[in-house]
Amino acid sequence: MVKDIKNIVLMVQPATVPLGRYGFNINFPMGLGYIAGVLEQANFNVEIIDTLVEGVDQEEPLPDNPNLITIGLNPEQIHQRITACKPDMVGITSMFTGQFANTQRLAEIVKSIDQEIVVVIGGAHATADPKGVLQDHNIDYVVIGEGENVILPLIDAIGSGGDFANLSGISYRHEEQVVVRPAVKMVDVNTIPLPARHLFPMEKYFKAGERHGIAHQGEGFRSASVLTERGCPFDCNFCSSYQIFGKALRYRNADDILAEIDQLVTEYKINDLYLADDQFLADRKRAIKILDGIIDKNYGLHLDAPNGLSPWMINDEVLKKMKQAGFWRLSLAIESGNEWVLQNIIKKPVKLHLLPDLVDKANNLGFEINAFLVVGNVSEDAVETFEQIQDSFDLMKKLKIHNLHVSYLSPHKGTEVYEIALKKGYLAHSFEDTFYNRPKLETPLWTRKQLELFVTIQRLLCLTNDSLLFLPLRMFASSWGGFLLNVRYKIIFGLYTMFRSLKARFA
Ligand code: B12
Ligand code: SF4
Repeated sequence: MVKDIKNIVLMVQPATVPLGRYGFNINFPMGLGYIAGVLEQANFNVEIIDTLVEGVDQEEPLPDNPNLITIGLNPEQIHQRITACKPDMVGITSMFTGQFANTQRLAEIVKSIDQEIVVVIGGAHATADPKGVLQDHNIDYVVIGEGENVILPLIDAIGSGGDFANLSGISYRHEEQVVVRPAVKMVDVNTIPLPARHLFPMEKYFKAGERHGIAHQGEGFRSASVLTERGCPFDCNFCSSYQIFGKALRYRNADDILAEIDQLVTEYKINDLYLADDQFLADRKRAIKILDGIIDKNYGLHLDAPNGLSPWMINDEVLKKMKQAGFWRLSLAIESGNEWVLQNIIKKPVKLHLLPDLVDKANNLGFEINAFLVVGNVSEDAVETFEQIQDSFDLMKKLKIHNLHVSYLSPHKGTEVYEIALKKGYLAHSFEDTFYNRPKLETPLWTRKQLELFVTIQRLLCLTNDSLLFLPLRMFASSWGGFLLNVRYKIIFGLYTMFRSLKARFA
């Protein structure tokens, strides 16, 4: 394909979510914002069509499943919007595997308008499965990993007749074969332009009044995000972040971040800011410089790091500065309450013995505390047992946390756990769906149903305290579990849970 590209449309797809909009969240799409910044700097005409935020009040039930709805502009509206822009190229961000069907529908609409429009897909899902994405012939190219270094050379190559020999970070079809050229050079985070927020319908994001980790807050809630670093050196078996950002930590300069925050406050009048980072605290000195800068400005911002902070990186000084700067919530990525699981299955260096002190101090400072758990994990030679999962819930009961977020292990393509689950035949047929509130694996130790039941009971028990008032509920939960689980667990699990609950009561 040879094509001179001038007009580029960048798009966000509609979202399919359960009726009642469970798990639905509207956010400024930062990845697309960065791509828009690079394209604008290179003098392309860039238009944004975020079909989700533009059609946030519209929803259609899925024809074959009325329990699911698709939120966003409808196909006719999307058709009209794209046609009006007359694009030479359309770039779509495809972050979520569970939403890929919606990406495909956008690509289909683009090609129905004009087969010659180049369709490029990027994002976490596209990066994890470029071959799968390019099975769809409405999609021409996949950008693998960070797109800032790739998009301009790709446009050049398309303009000059498609010589991709020197390009990396892309995937394309060549004589009906899919060629995958992984990225070789990571982006220099201190030289790329800021996300081109001015091209996006920012007021619509603010009007939606939501953000990552926060459901609808109503008008007046003006939230934005910043990304202060990229990359993470750790090896958590379920994490796909390295596929985009690699393992080497790349920090943005504190002064640039403070300038970006200042712009968000002065130009966009935000009152809430969240860090989209994976490892904000990895360089503590830099983190403290950023926090000090925010404290000095006295913006009165609400701050949050909803992806979760690595608990072992938080010390007393950081905690106090975070509070002073405006962090009202502390989200701790604990993942498991069992040391063996952390070390041998997840491979995350959480130090469990440090948590009670950290949580106490955070409570004393007045933080609302979120804890994240991942349950139902597997490794090459182990499956997480119910006893180990119970350790996690027991820890949660001991720590004085406010909100517990439990995710069933989700085996995203390209992660270590995906490869293991695939090899061992553990993947349930619906493992790619979007919802972390459903188990995705079937193992020799437990089925999805058994795991779900066990976890439901544990959550219920977590909601109760050890007062006698709740004993009937705890007993009911225990025997209910014992009754419904298979024979192997019936007796052991029922007695075990009862024993623990009585022990806790009389300890
Ligand atoms: C913020 C966030 C959200 C937000 C907002 C999304 C948004 N509109 O921006 C919300 C809260 C909505 C969200 C929800 C979920 N999320 Co989320 N989320 C993230 C998070 C933490 C940051 C995304 C981000 O801004 N990154 C920073 C930007 C700069 O990176 P980027 O988007 O990848 O973009 C770069 C490249 O990918 C590429 N690129 C991206 N798009 C494009 C497009 C083109 C044309 C080009 C050329 C390049 C390109 O270039 C960009 C710049 O370098 C990521 C993890 C992560 N570290 O990225 C998870 C992540 C994307 N989320 C994930 C998941 C699983 C979910 C949920 C399913 C969780 C759940 N069950 O609730 C839901 C799905 C919701 C739904 N509607 O279906 C997974 C996706 C894995 C997968 N394969 O599906 C990720 C990767 C985290 C993880 N490993 O688990 N999420
Ligand atoms: S610490 Fe976080 S970002 Fe790093 S590998 Fe683990 S889950 Fe991924």
